[in-house]
Amino acid sequence: MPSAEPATGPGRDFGPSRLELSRGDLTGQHVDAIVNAANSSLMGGGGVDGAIHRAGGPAILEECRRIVAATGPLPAGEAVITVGGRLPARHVIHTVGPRWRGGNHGEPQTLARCYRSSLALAAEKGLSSVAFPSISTGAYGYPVEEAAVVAVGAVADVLQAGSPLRLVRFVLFSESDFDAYRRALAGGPADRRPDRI
Ligand code: AR6
Repeated sequence: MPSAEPATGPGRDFGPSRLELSRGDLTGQHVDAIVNAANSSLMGGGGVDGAIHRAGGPAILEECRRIVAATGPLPAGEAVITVGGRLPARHVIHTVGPRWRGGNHGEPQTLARCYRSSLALAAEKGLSSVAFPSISTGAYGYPVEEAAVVAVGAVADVLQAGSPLRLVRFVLFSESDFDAYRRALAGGPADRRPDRI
C-alpha cells in the first residue's frame, strides 16, 4: 500500500534545517509555500508558472495583479508572496530568474538572489517549509548543471548561516534534472562552486 507521504529523497542537514531533493510535481507539495519561477509581469505563463496558476486557481492571479498595480513589474532576483488558492501549499512565493545570456551577464548572482530573496521572505512570514522548482532552467535556458550548483549552494549558505526554516525541498521535474541537483549536493562545500555569487 502506498504511504501518504512520499519517501524523503537525498538531502543534507544543517542543524535543525534540512535541504532535500525530490522528483515530481511542485504543485502537489504539502509545504507552507511553493516557489514560482515567474516572469516580471506576474501574469502567468508556461512551464511551472502555468502549472501553478492552473492548479491554484484565480485567487493567485488576483493577488499578483494587485502587487504589480502597487509596485510595478517584479525585477529578476526579487520575490513576492501570495495566497496558494486551491494548492495544498498555503502560499506561493513568486520570483523571477535570470534569462541565460551566456553566463557573463550576472546570471549566477541573479539566480542566487532568487533563492535568497525567496527564503528571506518565507522566514519573514514565519513559514517553516518551502519547495522550489529548478528556477530558470526551462524557458529561460539556464544550463541545469550550472544552475543546480548555484541553487544548492545558495540554499545551503542560508541554512548554514541559521534559518527558522526547517525544510527546503527542490522538486525536480525530470530524472536528468534530479541527477544534476544530486551531483550539486554531493559536490558539497564552496570549493566546487563558481566564484562571486
Ligand atoms: N513541477 C516542478 N517542476 C516543473 C513543473 C512542475 N509542475 N513544470 C515545469 N517544471 P520554467 P524558467 C520545471 O520554464 O526557466 C514561464 O513561462 C521545468 O521542467 O517553468 O524560470 C514564466 O512565466 C524546468 O526544469 O521556468 C516565465 O516566462 C523548471 O521547472 C518563464 O517561463 C523551470 O522551467 C520562466 O522560465
